[in-house]
Amino acid sequence: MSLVNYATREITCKIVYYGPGRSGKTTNLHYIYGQVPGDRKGQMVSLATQTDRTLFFDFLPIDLGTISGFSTRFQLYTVPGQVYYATTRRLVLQGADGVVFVADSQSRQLKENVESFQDLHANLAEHGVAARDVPLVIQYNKQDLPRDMIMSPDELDEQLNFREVPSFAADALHGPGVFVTLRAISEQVLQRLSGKGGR
Ligand SMILES: Nc1nc2c(ncn2[C@@H]2O[C@H](COP(=O)(O)OP(=O)(O)OP(=O)(O)O)[C@@H](O)[C@H]2O)c(=O)[nH]1
Ligand SMILES: [Mg+2]
Repeated sequence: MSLVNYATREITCKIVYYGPGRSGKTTNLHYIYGQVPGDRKGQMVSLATQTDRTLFFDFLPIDLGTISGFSTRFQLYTVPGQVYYATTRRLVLQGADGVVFVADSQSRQLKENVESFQDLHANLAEHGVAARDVPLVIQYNKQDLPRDMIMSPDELDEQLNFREVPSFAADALHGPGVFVTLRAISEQVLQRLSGKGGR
C-alpha cells in the first residue's frame, strides 16, 4: 500500500520482485542500483544466507519525479525464492503496490516458475487482495543463455501469462530488459495511484 506523507509531500510505493529461487531477482536490483545516480538512491540492504541467496529483502528507494506536487519514491524489494522461505515471502509481499514476476527462462525451471506464480497468487489472496487488482508485469530472465537451454518469451507467455500482462525478455546479468521492466511496473503503479488519488 502506497504511503502518502503530507508533511514531506512524498509518496512511497512498494514494488516486489517475486519468482522462484535463483531466477535473477537480486540480480535485477543490483543492476538497477548500479545504474541509478548516487543522490537518487538510498542504501541497499541485503541479508544473505551463507550460500549468498536472499534471505530477507533488498531495499532500494529511487526518486522518480513528481505527481501533483508530490515526489514519488519507489522501494524495490525481492523475496527469497527458495521454497522453504514461504513466511518471509508472504511478509515481504504484504502491502505491495506492484509486482514484477521474474521467471527463469531455462526449460528445466518451468515447473518452478509455474509453482512460484501460483504461490504469488495464493499469497496475494491471503492478504485479501484480488490478484487482478495488483499491477503485475512478468520478466523472462536469462534469455542470454543458449537457445537449447531456454524457452522463448512466447512459449513462456503460454505457460504463465494467463492474465496477459506486459511481459519482457531480459538478461539481468548484463542489463537488457531490466529498465523496461521497471519502467512498465512503475507506470502501472503510478497510473493506478493517480487514477484513484492514492489509497
Ligand atoms: N546467464 C544469466 N544468469 C543470470 C541472469 N540473472 C541472474 N543470473 C544468475 O543466476 C543466479 C541467481 O541469481 P539471483 O539474482 O541471486 O537470483 P534470485 O532470484 O535473487 O534468487 P533467490 O534469492 O534465491 O530467490 C546468479 O548466479 C546470477 O548471476 C541472467 O539474466 N543470465
Ligand atoms: Mg535473491
